[in-house]
Amino acid sequence: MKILLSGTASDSHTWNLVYLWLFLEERGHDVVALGPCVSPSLLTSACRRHTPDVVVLSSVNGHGYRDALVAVRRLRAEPGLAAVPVAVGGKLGILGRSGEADAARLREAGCDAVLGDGTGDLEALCAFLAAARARVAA
Ligand code: B12
Repeated sequence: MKILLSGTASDSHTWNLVYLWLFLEERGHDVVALGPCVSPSLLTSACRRHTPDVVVLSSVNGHGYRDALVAVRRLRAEPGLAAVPVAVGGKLGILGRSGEADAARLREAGCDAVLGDGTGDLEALCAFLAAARARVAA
């Protein structure tokens, strides 16, 4: 499956992205990695250009809830990108995993999976990708 992997607009951390790139490639996915500090408009134009099966957003700097919300709203506003599956994860807020209201807001905006930063979250990402792959194959 083709996965577009991206950091969020304010986040300059890179090893999260390198880790995920290798993690996803080792599982047989074709990864287009945009790198850190990706603006919503760059993300949107990259999606139009690469037509990924899934978009994976990663953020660890504590602004992930806010950055991803803007990015996902922008993606969903594009007619051709309204249905592409989007998963976001990492250290999304500054209060650990307590941001349930923020996660709900992200889901409401069209984010299909809101994940954290643990091993279980990587497993959940794999399950999410397997479900997306099954839909692509159907
Ligand atoms: C190295 C580092 C930096 C370096 C980054 C260098 C670089 N080129 O990447 C520098 C010094 C630049 C930096 C800057 C800052 N940092 Co910093 N940084 C770190 C540090 C020490 C390690 C990060 C790292 O490389 N980890 C290795 C990777 C492989 O692990 P990871 O990032 O956690 O990713 C894993 C998981 O999060 C998860 N994951 C990530 N994304 C996704 C996505 C999905 C879908 C899923 C399922 C899982 C997942 O999978 C990965 C593998 O397990 C962490 C502390 C720590 N020990 O984690 C702080 C940390 C991330 N930084 C932090 C902060 C606050 C900052 C600054 C805001 C500091 C400041 N005041 O300037 C700035 C932000 C700059 C910016 N604009 O983004 C905080 C974030 C707090 C939060 N989220 O609650 C942390 C956690 C430190 C802390 N304990 O406070 N940082």
